[in-house]
Amino acid sequence: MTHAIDISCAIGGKKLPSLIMNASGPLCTMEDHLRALCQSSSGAVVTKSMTIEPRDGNPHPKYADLEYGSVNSNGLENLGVGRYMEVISKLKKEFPDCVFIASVAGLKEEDYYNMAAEIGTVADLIEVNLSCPNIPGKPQIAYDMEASDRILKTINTKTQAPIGVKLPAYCDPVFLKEAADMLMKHELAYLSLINSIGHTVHVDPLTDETVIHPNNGRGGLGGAYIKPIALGQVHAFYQLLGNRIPILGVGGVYTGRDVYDYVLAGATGVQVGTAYMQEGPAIFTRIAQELRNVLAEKGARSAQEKLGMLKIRGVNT
Ligand code: RRO
Repeated sequence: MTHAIDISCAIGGKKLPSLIMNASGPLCTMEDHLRALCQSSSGAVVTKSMTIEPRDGNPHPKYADLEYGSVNSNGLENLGVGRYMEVISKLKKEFPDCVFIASVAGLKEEDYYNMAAEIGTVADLIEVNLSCPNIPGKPQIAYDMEASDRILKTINTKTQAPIGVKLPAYCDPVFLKEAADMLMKHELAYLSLINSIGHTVHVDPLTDETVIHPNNGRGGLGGAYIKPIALGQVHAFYQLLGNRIPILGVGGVYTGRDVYDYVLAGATGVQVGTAYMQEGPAIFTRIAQELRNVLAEKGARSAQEKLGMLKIRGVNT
């Protein structure tokens, strides 16, 4: 009877049939990728981060699978906002029940506003990527609280679509609190925690080379390596924000148990990056069933009743 277990969630006023969706990045750049996501059990269809103009991104090789995850320095390869307007409009007709989340990444602040105004007319939600680690010469904006504050304030005046924000890890309680205080000033549909951990190096033992080429061989780390870091961010932001902004956990989701851990830590939903890249769109059905099995074992009838229920060792509740 596990099919009766409710794994839906709501973000930005939209009900998603499954709280498990793809993360912006892998296999969501091309029209065919997005169509395959529409046909899958992903709870929503999230696009690759887009820019005003199409981009080829960084030179290859720019992605590598690793023993416990992946590293990328993709460099914002995407079709450009104009093409995503067309693709989303078309797919919405083919798949009227799908929820589309358009990720935007400006190379300058005005780009965020211009893209949000356009893509917000067709996408259901916008994911404001303030944390791309891979563009040479461009900072991860989310580490600049003033700039982030300004962008979130202005972008909300430019678009009708609810906005979520993709953040990097803040591995210090002072920065976590500063970020939470800044985020609470804005109307946000969700936080996506976390982007890949930037500027990591992986050595090919056969050649003594880095496994990727761009950015002097340094790229964003994803997968199982970063799950404890991402879980820590989810847990900390959930405690700082209470129920004010839903959280989507990202980092090392391979199994239903991984999803359950994120829900316990305070995630309303999860996004799957490396594991989706490695396994393809069938992963969403597998993980959803595994999550239902875990919830059944725990005697829960829905995922949301376990939201934020992580117990702290030694604390009696
Ligand atoms: O395109 C990329 O290199 C990239 C982006 Br925009 C991002 O947000 N995170 C990432 O790991 N890679």
